[in-house]
Amino acid sequence: MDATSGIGVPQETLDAEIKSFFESAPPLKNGDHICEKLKEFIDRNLLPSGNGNARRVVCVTSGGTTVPLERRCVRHIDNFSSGHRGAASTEHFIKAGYAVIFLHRRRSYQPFCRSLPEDPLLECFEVMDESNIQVRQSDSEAVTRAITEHHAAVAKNLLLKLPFNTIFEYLQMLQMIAISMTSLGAHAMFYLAAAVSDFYVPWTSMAEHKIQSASGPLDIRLVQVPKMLSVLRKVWAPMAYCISFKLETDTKILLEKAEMSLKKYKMHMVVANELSTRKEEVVVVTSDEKISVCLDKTRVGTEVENPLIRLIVERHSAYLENPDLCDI
Ligand code: 9Z3
Repeated sequence: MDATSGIGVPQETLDAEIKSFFESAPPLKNGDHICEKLKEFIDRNLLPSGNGNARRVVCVTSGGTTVPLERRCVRHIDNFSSGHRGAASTEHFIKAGYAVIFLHRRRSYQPFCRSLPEDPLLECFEVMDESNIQVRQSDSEAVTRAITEHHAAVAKNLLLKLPFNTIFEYLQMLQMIAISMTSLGAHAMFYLAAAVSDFYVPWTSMAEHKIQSASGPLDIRLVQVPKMLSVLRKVWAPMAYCISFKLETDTKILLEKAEMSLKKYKMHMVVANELSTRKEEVVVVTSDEKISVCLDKTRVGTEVENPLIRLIVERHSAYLENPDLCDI
């Protein structure tokens, strides 16, 4: 019998698909620069206080990936995600003492800026005269908090923000991050909240120029994105604590799909959420539990990420005490 990847695809086929995905993907424009920033960030968090303990570092992925239809891209397919979950979770992880690598979709929600209006530059400031621009009184508290908390996180090496647009950029960056986090061992965590495309147009078969409407109906073949979760877990970051998300719109299949995902990809935890209630409730699925985590509506200003990150930090602590016990 062939060795399988645990996802019903022979391991060799999966390896070949992954190899082909990375070989044919357009190289990252600023790959060397990202690599340097990552190295610097991880090094600083390996010995943050000189007491011999590495800081815990979590890679939070956030927002949806795009699938370009043309190399000189005019159109793309998009995965839904505002980035709110990722941005909110990043803030809670930082408050819990983690350093965060925030791998996010460009122009999606950003940590510490969620309470600002949609266009802060135009909405929060007023021009007194040509040389005097001031923050409006009504926004002053929110602006001060956003700038102060963001600056403090960056200055203390607790936040590194890396943007992506396409599925090609996302997966190449995720691989770079995972490999650069290897030295952190079990102190590393992946919190994969980004909505990642399941299908894509391979770069090698993609039209170079804008697809012409005069050619009639559009017929495009999308191929499956190779399942990188199992590679992340087995090859790129075998010691890291891994949490993925499962999104469905049909609650009847949600928990079953989350359990399948937990087993197939050997995640430590899968967070199940339904699109319309995702801000009120999530269910944390582990190998022996299903824990419902709800927004506490009696407390103003809280969000479901409050209790969710608390629970995750507890579980990560237990894992750090004994990584083998939690291995699945
Ligand atoms: C999620 O399920 C996230 O919680 C949301 C957050 C995208 C729903 P928002 O960004 O929403 O706050 O607006 N993310 C994972 C979605 C996903 O694509 N999961 C894949 C799947 O369900 C597995 S990687 O198959």
